[in-house]
Amino acid sequence: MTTKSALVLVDLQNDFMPGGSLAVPDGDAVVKVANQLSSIFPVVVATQDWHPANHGSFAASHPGKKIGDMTTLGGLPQMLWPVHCVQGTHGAGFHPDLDTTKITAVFHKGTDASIESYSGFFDNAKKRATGLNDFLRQKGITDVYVGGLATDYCVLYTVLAACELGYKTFVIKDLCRGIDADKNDCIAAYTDMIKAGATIILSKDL
Ligand code: VGL
Ligand code: ZN
Repeated sequence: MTTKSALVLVDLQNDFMPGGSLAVPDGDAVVKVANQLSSIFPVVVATQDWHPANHGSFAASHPGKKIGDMTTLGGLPQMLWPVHCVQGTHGAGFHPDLDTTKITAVFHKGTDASIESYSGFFDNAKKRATGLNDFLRQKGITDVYVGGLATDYCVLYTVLAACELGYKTFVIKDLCRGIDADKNDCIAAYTDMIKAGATIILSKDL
């Protein structure tokens, strides 16, 4: 079987960068790696967290609750976040140094206020697809290489979904940074990704 690879850049948005409202430590360090890799893949796509201002994952949408509290959203346990990646705002935009010229399609997630959507493929209840799977299938993609922000949320869920959808799935470790709200979250995320069938690599291996 012939393989065809796509690079999937997860949420390289200002709000996840140092200074952003949901900053991932050292998150901007991956932009350079993303730019280097973009030129060597035949297909490059990106996701953007793209929330309405009243999204149910925001603590501000739940009077009396604060950032880091848990609630339920769409029947699922939900961590409450600061307001981030509101559609059309600066925080939702790509990091200014990201080379977007090689990105052929951008997929938005988290657009429905009533459900969280960590995966770039579908929401947490798996009710609605973003279009990423259809796009990759249409391009004949068999192998996906994933990296971005944050390792322990959107990268994790995107990788698990890719494995479940039958892609040969690679995680590019130096293209990822995590939140580690609990100190071993990223280690646990890598363990879960490996268990699901993903292979962890470094950009220098490509
Ligand atoms: C993300 C928390 C909330 C992510 C998105 O991109 O990892 N994390 N929304
Ligand atoms: Zn979000």
